[in-house]
Amino acid sequence: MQEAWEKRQEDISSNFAYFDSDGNGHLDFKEFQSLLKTLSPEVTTQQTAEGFSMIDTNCDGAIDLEEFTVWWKTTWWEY
Ligand SMILES: [Ca+2]
Ligand SMILES: [Ca+2]
Repeated sequence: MQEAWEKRQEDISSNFAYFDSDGNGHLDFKEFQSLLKTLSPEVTTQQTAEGFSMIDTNCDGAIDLEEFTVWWKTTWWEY
């Protein structure tokens, strides 16, 4: 189980790095938008904005790996 968990963490980190296209360690709104569009092409700008503000729990206008991990686990855990 522990190994599966570590693998999961790695997947999350590599997804994060993949979508952090400018490599600054944060997902800004545009980067997050392209992530959501990849995961679910039907998503609207409004849904993206809502999702973004929901995930950005410290409201600094960017999603860091910690915020991303929490969101990923609650949203995409089964996938
Ligand atoms: Ca970035
Ligand atoms: Ca944040």
